[in-house]
Amino acid sequence: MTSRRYYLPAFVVVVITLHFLLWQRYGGQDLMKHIPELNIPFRPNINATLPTTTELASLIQPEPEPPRRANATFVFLCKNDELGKVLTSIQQMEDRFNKKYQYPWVLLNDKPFTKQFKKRVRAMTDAPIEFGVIKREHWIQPDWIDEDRALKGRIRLLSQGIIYAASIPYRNMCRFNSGFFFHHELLQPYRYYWRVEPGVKFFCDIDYDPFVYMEEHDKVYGFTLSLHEWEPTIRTLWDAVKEFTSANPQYLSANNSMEYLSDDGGNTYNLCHFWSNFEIADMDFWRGEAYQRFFDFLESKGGFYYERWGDAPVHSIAAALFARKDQVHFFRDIGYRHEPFQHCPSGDDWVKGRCACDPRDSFDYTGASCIRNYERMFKHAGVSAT
Ligand SMILES: Nc1nc2c(ncn2[C@@H]2O[C@H](COP(=O)(O)OP(=O)(O)OP(=O)(O)O)[C@@H](O)[C@H]2O)c(=O)[nH]1
Ligand SMILES: [Mg+2]
Repeated sequence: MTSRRYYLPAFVVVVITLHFLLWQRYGGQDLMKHIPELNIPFRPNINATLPTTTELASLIQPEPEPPRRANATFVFLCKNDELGKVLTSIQQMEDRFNKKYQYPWVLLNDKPFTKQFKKRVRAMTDAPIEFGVIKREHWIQPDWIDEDRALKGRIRLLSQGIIYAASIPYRNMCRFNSGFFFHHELLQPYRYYWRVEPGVKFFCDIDYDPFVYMEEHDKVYGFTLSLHEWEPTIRTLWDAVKEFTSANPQYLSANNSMEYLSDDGGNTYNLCHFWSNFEIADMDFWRGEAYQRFFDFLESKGGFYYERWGDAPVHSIAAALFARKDQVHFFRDIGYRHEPFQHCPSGDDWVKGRCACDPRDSFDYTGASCIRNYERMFKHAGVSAT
């Protein structure tokens, strides 16, 4: 018993001495590396045969190829006073997708972002972030708009109880998102974008790159929610669309999605559109001749101010008519909410995505949704929706 009592202190002394000697000699470098030099009889089996060069080569793993990336960015139009909701949207996108992919963020505003706003947003991610101010002429109501007529239009919508009926900034925003955001200097380097808004929710892990998916599958427009527009806000939009397409039939895609937009072969608009607060799309499509001429034509009608044309129907109609129907993609695996509607994936997508939403609570097949219109186009064509 007595001699055992000394084992522990003796062992500690030996360890400390050994450590001290190594420290003296190697000055605090990684001591474990030098233990073999002490010649402690602690040797590998010398009878084992040495591996051949080929065997050694097979052990060296080739560096994994870095994942392919698309030329893409997030686009976030917002205001300084929306900071709290901007942060929660970015946080969810980073946690569920971008912390692995590091796509850049471009935040745009009609007024300069405050220092505090930029500091708080920068704290959310290591991905590159840029903050831009929108050119005045891309934002304000143009001088040639007849303000008396615009005022009458606002009063009319107000009397019909339409949301944002009297708001000019809201109209500026819809016009900017329809025709100008993709011309902003900060977005010139990029082709694909993912639009994000304040206070939205991303429910599921996104374990692949939707931008690369768009590129590899030749998609131009991706959505998660599809619904009906308020008719009074776009009273004359379809007439303008028909006027443009009959004068410019060359822009209509041979395999377009007219069936999604119209239940009578294009005579009337059924109000279906993709909800543009979520968009993953190709800015080169908006920058292309067909869309540019389409937007200029709509702009000349003044409907962004005389009525309240939204960027959602404008983008949706263009994507549905000027692109092939298989170029418009339903991201059914991305769980998303913008009040008051949400798309929650189901089945394997829900499990794989570790989605935080209830799959029974999804807007897709409710009465106000247009997903059935989208899907029926592919059923008629004998293929499943893309
Ligand atoms: N900088 C700036 N951004 C705006 C302005 N109005 C709207 N936005 C942004 O434009 C986007 C759409 O505006 P929202 O107010 O979300 O419009 P909405 O999605 O139709 O309606 P709600 O979300 O229900 O309010 C959001 O990203 C807003 O932050 C504005 O006057 N200035
Ligand atoms: Mg919104």
